Amino acid sequence: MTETAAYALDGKRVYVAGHRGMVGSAILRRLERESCEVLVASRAQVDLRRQADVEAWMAAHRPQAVFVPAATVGGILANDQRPAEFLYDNLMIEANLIHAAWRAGVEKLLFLGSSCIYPKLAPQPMSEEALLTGPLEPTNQWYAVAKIAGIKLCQAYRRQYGCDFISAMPTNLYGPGDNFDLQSSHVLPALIAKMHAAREAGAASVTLWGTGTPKREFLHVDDCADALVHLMKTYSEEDHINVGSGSDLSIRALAELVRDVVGYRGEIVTDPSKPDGAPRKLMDVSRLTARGWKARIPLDEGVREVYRWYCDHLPAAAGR
Ligand code: GFB
Repeated sequence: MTETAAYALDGKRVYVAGHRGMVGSAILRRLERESCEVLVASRAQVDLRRQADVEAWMAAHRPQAVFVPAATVGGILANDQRPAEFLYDNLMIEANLIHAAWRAGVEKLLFLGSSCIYPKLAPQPMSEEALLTGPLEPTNQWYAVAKIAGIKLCQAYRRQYGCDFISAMPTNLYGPGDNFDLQSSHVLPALIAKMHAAREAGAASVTLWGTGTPKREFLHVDDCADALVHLMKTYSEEDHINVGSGSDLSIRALAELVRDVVGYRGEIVTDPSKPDGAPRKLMDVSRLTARGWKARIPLDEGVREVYRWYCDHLPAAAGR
């Protein structure tokens, strides 16, 4: 793919904050193909919610480039039930990292947000201009407000201090190393775990939360990591930029796809007492495609790969 490398990673010390998460791990895999030195810090070394920890680590290790996938994340129910954690943790993590990066003279920083920054009823597909044009989806407003603050921090440090700090907003991600815990996970890993358990138990049906009618866009985390490295090298603007696959499907259609992959033959039923969340969240990815990047991993292929990963990592994956 075409790439005008405005910022070369060759020979650079590159810190990935949150390297044990699904996105951080994918960035580490992707950086193996770059000639850079990768820096990571364990949670025991640095609690990213504590300013003193982050500033001391950053001053001692002096990275030149920083990826910020670190975040407290979860699916619709976790967001709804743990608002304090989703707001406090994420505000602290991003403020500490961005401020410490400025103080340590970091050359380039890429902050990761989420498609939930956009209004609940944003026109579809959602372009970058839709930010702050309407009320947020209530279930994940806490996470969204923290992520919007992260975008604004990058813009503020860019304006006041001339820092080359950028923000990328990925759509719903999935991949190996995801969280499969049914209470806190996102829908795609939840459906893999539910369909697998139902097949093993010979259960007659699997229950979807909500009505099954909301539509979501999914991007494989390895595609996301590739896009992030591309942006780190080529993107240097104040505006955040969307990262997605450009197509979506209903939750029911996703459930049917996962059912086929898992080989489950039972029924799919819905539980409308559980929240649907936003009716649709499809990213407008025209800015990203105009910059020479597009997703490569088709959803059915990605789901097959993740299901293989899940089977290989049972029961550890189920108990995360
Ligand atoms: O992936 P998900 O939890 O998050 O849910 P969001 C997507 C849709 O799948 C919702 C439905 O309509 C859920 O009701 N769903 C059906 C299920 N069955 C299940 C299930 O078993 N588990 C789960 N989790 N969902 C999140 C935000 O929103 O998206 C985060 O809460 C973040 O903050 C993330 O932005 C990307 O797409 O609704």
